[in-house]
Amino acid sequence: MSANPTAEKLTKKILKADHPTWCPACGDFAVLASFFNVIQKLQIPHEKIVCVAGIGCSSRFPYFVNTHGIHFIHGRALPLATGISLSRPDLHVFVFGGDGDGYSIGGNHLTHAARKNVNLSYVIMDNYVYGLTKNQTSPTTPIGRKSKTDPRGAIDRPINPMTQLVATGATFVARTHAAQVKHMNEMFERAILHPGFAVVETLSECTMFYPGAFDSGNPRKGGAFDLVDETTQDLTSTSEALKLAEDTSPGKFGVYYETKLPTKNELEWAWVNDEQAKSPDLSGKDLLRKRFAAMR
Ligand SMILES: Cc1ncc(C[n+]2csc(CCOP(=O)(O)OP(=O)(O)O)c2C)c(N)n1
Ligand code: SF4
Ligand SMILES: [Mg+2]
Repeated sequence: MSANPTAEKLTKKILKADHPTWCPACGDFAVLASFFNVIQKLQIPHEKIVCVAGIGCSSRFPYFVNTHGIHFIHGRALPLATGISLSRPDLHVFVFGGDGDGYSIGGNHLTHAARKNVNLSYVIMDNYVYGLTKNQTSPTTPIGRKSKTDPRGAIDRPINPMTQLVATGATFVARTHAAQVKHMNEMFERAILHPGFAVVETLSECTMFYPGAFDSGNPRKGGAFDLVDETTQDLTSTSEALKLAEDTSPGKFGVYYETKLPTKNELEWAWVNDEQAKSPDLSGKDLLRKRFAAMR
């Protein structure tokens, strides 16, 4: 990622698209504002930004951002984003979505995009509920919480998002809260600057169906916003990250895990370029056909 000194300065006015259709005070508004802040600060060339999403309230994100964007199939944002990132490594690919989209129907894709270290930034707006479809139990809904699908209260044990994310092999894993804008800006900035698969679990309140869900992590609502202590935490240790992840109520906020590994983008392009150098007369398509023929 590099700023383009000849391009027009990227401002919030340029980045804004449609008026967001979220309910009043939905946490996703703050996530959008934070995204604008960070993009303005980093001045990523406008034409290089791609926003990809699945389906959900949070997944409406690309409509509200004036960049390249795709509103795709529920749970399938990551495979599409993977293809974009690998074929166009010059682009900065962002993925936005909810807990249902990312941890439920898209959970398998999360594991594989993460372990491959595909270069992209993924923001999961976790509201502990299916918002768009009006209040069903999600994979992060706490036991006992009533919803349309669990009128007597949720009976399935929720996943622990942080344990799940660290276990995928993602090379950058952070946790933030949409009511803590400064912290959210910092986490998004670090995720964007991270080379590889960067994911930020972002607690984002569904004011319509699950108000107060994250008050315990909000000092303005009587909760505690405790940060990961980076002076004592070894961010490159998965076992330390998993230990941190054991406590999520309200748990710690900050970077849980960060390491540098070759991205799939780098590894794959090195291979492609090497093959191309060996057969300069063949186009990329010809090389692909040759490979397919050898696989028969
Ligand atoms: C294949 C498929 N299954 C189910 C749905 C219905 N559906 C749309 S959004 C959604 C869940 C949304 O929850 P989440 O991803 O947490 O996003 P939120 O609305 O809470 O931001 C579901 C089940 C769908 N659109 N496509
Ligand atoms: S239903 Fe919930 S998540 Fe969806 S826009 Fe409204 S407040 Fe936000
Ligand atoms: Mg949700």
